[in-house]
Amino acid sequence: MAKIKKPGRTPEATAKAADLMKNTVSDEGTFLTSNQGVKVNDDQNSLKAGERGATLMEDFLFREKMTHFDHERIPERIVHARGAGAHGFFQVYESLGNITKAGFLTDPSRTTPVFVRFSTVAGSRGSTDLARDVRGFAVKFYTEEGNFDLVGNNMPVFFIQDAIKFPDLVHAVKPEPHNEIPQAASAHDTFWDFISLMPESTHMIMWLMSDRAIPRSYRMMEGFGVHTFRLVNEKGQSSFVKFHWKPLLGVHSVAWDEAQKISGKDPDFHRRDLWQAIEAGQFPEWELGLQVVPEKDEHKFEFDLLDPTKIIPEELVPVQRIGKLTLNRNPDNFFAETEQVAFHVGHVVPGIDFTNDPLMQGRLFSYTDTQLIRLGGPNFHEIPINRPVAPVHNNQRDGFMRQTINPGRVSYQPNSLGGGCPFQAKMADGGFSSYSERIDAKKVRERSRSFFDHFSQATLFYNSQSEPEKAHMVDAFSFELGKVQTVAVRERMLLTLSKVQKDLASKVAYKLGLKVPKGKVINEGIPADADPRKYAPIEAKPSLEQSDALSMANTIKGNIATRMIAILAADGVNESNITKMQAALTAAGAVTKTVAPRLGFLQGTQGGQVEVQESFLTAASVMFDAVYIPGGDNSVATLAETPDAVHFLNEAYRHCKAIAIEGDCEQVLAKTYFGQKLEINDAATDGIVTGKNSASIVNDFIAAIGQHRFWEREVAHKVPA
Ligand code: HDD
Repeated sequence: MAKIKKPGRTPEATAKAADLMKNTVSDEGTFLTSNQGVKVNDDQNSLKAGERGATLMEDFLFREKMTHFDHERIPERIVHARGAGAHGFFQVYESLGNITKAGFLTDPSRTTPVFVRFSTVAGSRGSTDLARDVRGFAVKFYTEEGNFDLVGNNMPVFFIQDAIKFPDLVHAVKPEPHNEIPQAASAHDTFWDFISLMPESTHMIMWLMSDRAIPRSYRMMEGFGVHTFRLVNEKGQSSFVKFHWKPLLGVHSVAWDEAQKISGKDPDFHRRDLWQAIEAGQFPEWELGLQVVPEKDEHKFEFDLLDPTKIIPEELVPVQRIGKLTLNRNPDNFFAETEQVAFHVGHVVPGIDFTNDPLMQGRLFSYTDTQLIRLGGPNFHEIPINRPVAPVHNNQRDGFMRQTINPGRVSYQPNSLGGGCPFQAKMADGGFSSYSERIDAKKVRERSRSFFDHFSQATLFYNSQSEPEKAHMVDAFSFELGKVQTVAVRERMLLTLSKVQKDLASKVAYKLGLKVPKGKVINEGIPADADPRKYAPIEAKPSLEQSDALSMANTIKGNIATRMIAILAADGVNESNITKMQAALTAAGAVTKTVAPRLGFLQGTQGGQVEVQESFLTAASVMFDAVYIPGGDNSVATLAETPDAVHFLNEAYRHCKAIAIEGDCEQVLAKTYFGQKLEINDAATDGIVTGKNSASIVNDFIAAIGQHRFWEREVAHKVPA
C-alpha cells in the first residue's frame, strides 16, 4: 500500500496555523445580520400587531436574538471558575534531547504558541481575585506534535494524596450548601472540619496560610506542575521531572488586610493587572525550571516522589532554568478564549509521560469528563482556542456541535477503501508510545507507608519563612480558625499545628483563646476495615533545617517595572516635582497616576496645569504599590486637611509600602499616625523617603519601591488604617 507523504511544518507554518486557529471575525464596515446572514433593517422594535399591540410570534429576528441570549451562559468550572487568560509563546534555551524527545524542548529555534489561564480555585466566576486561595497556572502549549497542557498551581503540593478525595475536598471548601456562605473563602467550618481530619493536607495548608495565597499579581507568582512527571528521550530512557515556573519579576504578595480591601475596591485587581501590563507592552515572563531525577534515584529520597504532598527541596535537586514563557497578547474575547479553553493533564506529547502519582492518575480521568458537561459534548477540541496547530486526522465522527466536515465514506481503521488513511505513526515518525513501566503488583485499594510523613515538610516550610512571613501565617490561621464556629474543629487543628511547630500552635492558640491539646493527630481519612496503625501519621523531623527557595523574602528584588505609583496632589502643587518624578519612574517601567481631591486639572505653582487621573473617590491606596507627595505649600496643606488623603497615607504605611514626601512634608506627615511616631532621619531605611534634595528623593524612592514591601514595619510601628 503506497504511503502518503506527510507534510513537514516550518515555524512560520506553525505561527500561521496558530493565527488561523483564532477564527476572529471583524465587524468593521459591515451590516448587522441575523445568524442566517439576512441583513437587519430594524434592531430597535419587535414586530407588533399595531403600534401599541402585542408582539407577533412570526418575528423570527426577535426570537433568534432572544433565544441566543437566553442560552449565553454555560456552566462555570466546578473549581477554578474565576480566571484570566493570555496568549504568548515559549522557547527553550538549549536542546534537552538527552532527556526528552518533546520537540518544543529540543529545538531552540522554535517558538511554541501558548495560552495561559490563571485562576482562583474556590470562588464562583464573579468572585474576587484577592481571595485567600491557591492560584491555578494552566499552560496550553500548541506544539507541532500536538497540544501539551501543564495544568499547575502556584503552590508545589496539594491537599490530598488520592484523587478519590477530590470531590470531598471541593465540597468542604466551597460555600456551605445550606446557605451558600461564604463565597471564595476557606475560612469556614466545613473546610477546616475536613482538613482537621485529613493530616495529609498539613503541608498544603502551610502554603495556603502563607502569603503565597494572596499574590500581588499573576505576573509575580511561581507555578508548579505539582506531580512528578516523566520525560522520555529518543532512546526510550525515562527520568522523573518536576516542572517549575519562575517569574522574572520575582514572587510578591500583598498584605491580608490589603487583600480584603482590594476585594471591595477592585475585585478584578489581578485580571486588570494582567490585562494592563500586556496592553502596555510590558510582557510578563517566566522561566521554565526542571528538577530532573534519574530513574535509578527514584528511592533515594526520604519522601516518595509519587506523593503530591511533597516537594523535592531545591537544595537536594536544583532547578535548572531551561526556557522562557512570554505572554504578549490579550484575548480578543473573554468567553471564546478564556472561558472555553479546556485543559487536561492527559494532553501530553511524545517525550512527556505520566507517573503513578495517585492524584495525577485520577486527574487523567476528570478533566475530559468535566469538559463534556461544561462545553456540551465531545467536540470541544474543535473550539478555536482548543484546536491544536498540529493537524488532526482520525476516525472520530459526529456528536453535538461537530465543526469538521469529513468527506468520504471511511471512518474506520484498518481500511482499504480510504487507502489505509489515516495511518498509525511509527515512533520514528513521532507516534506517541506510552513508557513501558514495569508493574508487578496486586490489585489493592491501599496507600504506601512512604506517604505517611505528613508533617516534616510542613515544618520545613514554616521554618524557612522570614519572621514577618511567620507572623502572617499565625494571623492567617487565627483569622481562618477564628471564623470557624465549632470549637472541636479549632482544637483538632491546634493539635495538628503542634506537630508542625510548637511555637506556631501556641501563638494561634493564644489568639483563639484556647489551649493546644495533647495527643496524637487522628486520621479519619481511612477505610472502614483499615488497621488504624497502618494509616497513622509518621511524626518525622525534616532532614533539612530550612530552604531559601521557600521564602518570598529571598526573591529577586529591585525591578520596579509595572509597579503602580500614586502621586497625591492638590491645587498649588509643584508641577516640576511631578514631572521629574514621573519621568524617572516611567523610565524605570513603573506606572504613575495622579490622585487628587477631585478630577480635572490642578493649578501648579509655576503656572502650569497637572492632569488628575483619579480622585479619592475612585482610587484607594490598596490599588498602588507606593505613594509620592510632591512639594507645593498649598497642595501639602490641602492634603493635610483632607481626611481621605491622610487615610491614604496611613493605609500605605500600614501595608508596608514605599512612601516619598518632597518639600515641606511635616505638615501632612504630622496628620498621619505614623508621622507622629516616626524619627524622620532614620526613616529612609524603613521605606519612607523625605527631604528637599530632588535627585536623592527620586533615587531613594525607586530603590525603596524595588524592595516591594517593608514588612518589618508591622512590628516596629503598627498603625490603625
Ligand atoms: Fe484540577 C481545573 C490544577 C487536582 C479536577 N485544576 C483545574 C485548573 C487548574 C487545576 C489550574 C483550571 C484549568 C483552567 O484554567 O481551565 N488540579 C490542579 C492541580 C491539582 C489539581 C495543580 C493537583 C495537583 N483537579 C485535581 C484533581 C481533580 C481535579 C485531583 C479531580 C480528580 N480540576 C479538576 C476539574 C477542573 C479542574 C474538575 C475544573 C474545570 C476543568 O477541570 O476544566 O476537572
